[in-house]
Amino acid sequence: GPYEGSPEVLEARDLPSVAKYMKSPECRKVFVMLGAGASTSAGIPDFRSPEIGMSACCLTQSNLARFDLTHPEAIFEINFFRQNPKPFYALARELLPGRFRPTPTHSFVKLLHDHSLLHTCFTQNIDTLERRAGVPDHKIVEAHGSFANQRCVECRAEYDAVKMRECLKTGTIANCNQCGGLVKPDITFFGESLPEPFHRAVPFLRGADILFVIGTSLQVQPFASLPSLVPEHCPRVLINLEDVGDFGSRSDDVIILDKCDNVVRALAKELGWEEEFDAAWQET
Ligand code: CNA
Repeated sequence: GPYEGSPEVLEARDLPSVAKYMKSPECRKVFVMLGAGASTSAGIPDFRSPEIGMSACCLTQSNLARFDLTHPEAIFEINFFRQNPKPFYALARELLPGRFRPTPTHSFVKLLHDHSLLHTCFTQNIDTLERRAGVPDHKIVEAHGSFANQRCVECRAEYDAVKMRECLKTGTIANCNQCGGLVKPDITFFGESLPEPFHRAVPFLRGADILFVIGTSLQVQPFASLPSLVPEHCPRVLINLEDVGDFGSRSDDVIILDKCDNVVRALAKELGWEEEFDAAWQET
């Protein structure tokens, strides 16, 4: 059951103890897992918060109601895309760089890197806000793909990035130069396998000294299984609005149910990074 016995690695299951451990020589490899909750304060709705879910986003922000979507997840279904690529193109246009600013949570990940603590940031998000907060590319694993590349959904031929951007901006559907099939950015749709960099990065979790899980409902596999892969006594810190996954089942699990921006700010303060933290976010 949750929280039986004393923690093994942390002094207590709270932020000051997490900070103390992070400053110790034992803590060298920090892993982060992000979900849509890390970006909600940027104005990008998540899927599950009822009043502002992706369906509401579609109605208000990209006016997707006119596309006759029965459920919002259809945007990420390949068969639906083949019939009607317009809703996904409209969503992709919303997420083009420049419209949204990274959140303090993204800046906290950058600070982890600045302090040579960050090993890998796994993200389910496709908004690229980690990158824009200054986290270097090689430390980010975009588990559900990105807008960096695009290809034909039929023959898999790659498509030109500049042309793709033009198409997204103007709302024109891109067709493959080879076979005429529909072109889709390399965002992982339901039923598609995850990108190769994800599979390459997963084994490193076995060497984790601490794991932060931030703003995700942990409903989507295989991402949802990652917290089980860190060593038994590796502290696992959940920062989310709701309790998710199996947090509380291990000795050094810490559960903090609050807005992630507030929690990472409090943690930055405990770490003595308060000024840097504010400066990092101001720079974004
Ligand atoms: P989700 O299922 O919508 O869950 C979000 C979680 O974050 C929930 O448990 C919320 O309680 C929590 N949450 C929301 N706001 C905050 C906050 N301010 N502080 C702390 N916690 C918060 O999202 P997941 O990422 O778990 O779902 C996986 C899907 C959603 C992925 O495939 C994403 O690609 C997809 N998605 C991505 C984006 C984006 O790129 N920003 C937006 C919406 C959906």
